[in-house]
Amino acid sequence: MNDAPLVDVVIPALNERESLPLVLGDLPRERLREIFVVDNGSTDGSADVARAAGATVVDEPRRGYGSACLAGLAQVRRQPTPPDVVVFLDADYSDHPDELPGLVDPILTGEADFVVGSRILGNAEPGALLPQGRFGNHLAGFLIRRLYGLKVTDLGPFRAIRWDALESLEMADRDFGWTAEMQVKAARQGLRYREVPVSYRKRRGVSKITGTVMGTLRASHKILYTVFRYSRG
Ligand SMILES: Nc1nc2c(ncn2[C@@H]2O[C@H](COP(=O)(O)OP(=O)(O)O)[C@@H](O)[C@H]2O)c(=O)[nH]1
Ligand SMILES: [Mg+2]
Repeated sequence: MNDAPLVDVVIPALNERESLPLVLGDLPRERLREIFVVDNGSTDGSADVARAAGATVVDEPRRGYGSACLAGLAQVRRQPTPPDVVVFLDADYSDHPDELPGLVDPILTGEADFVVGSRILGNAEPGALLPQGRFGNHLAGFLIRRLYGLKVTDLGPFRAIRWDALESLEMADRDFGWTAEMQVKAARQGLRYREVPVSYRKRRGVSKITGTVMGTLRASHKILYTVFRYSRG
């Protein structure tokens, strides 16, 4: 890999004006080329806040976590030079953006293709991972270990992946299956997978997924569907 590796960041965001400046403020900018905040139809001025904090805003009106990530990747692809590594993290300031080097470095040194920040191996502040989220991740991790043999402890949103490895996965999920899809496809492709401990704090603003009954049901269903779907054939 080159002397100055190219690292781009994709942050899906839906109404996170309060937390976006904190996330963008804590990212180690000197290590990054571009930060794409994908505004997924926010009505709270998230896009302006992200722009003011130095991010490149991508507009994706089609709702869904995966939709937003796919739109971010399309933008990454449009750059004249592809990145070496892409990092994903959430916009709610639950992840600790300053922990980014711990995810990226194993890829830059050639030890891994795909690194997921595990909140189970790391420090989750009490109340940051809701019981339903914890249970869902536990079950998904168990199934992925059994069905794919990949040692997964968490479907955490904070993750880094080599660009060409990511492209080879042909990611497709438009909502809550996105994180699981990346892990099970990585297992099938034989990518070198690693987890590193990350910290996790209580989010700012309002939870849209595990903090709501519908969000939890929809996410659990889609994650399980995704885990079983790619285990066949
Ligand atoms: N693009 C997009 N992002 C979403 C959607 N729902 C949630 N998010 C973002 O996904 C991340 C995780 O959602 P969050 O509400 O924190 O779920 P929780 O961590 O389970 O409480 C946050 O950055 C949200 O802004 C959605 O429909 N589209
Ligand atoms: Mg969250």
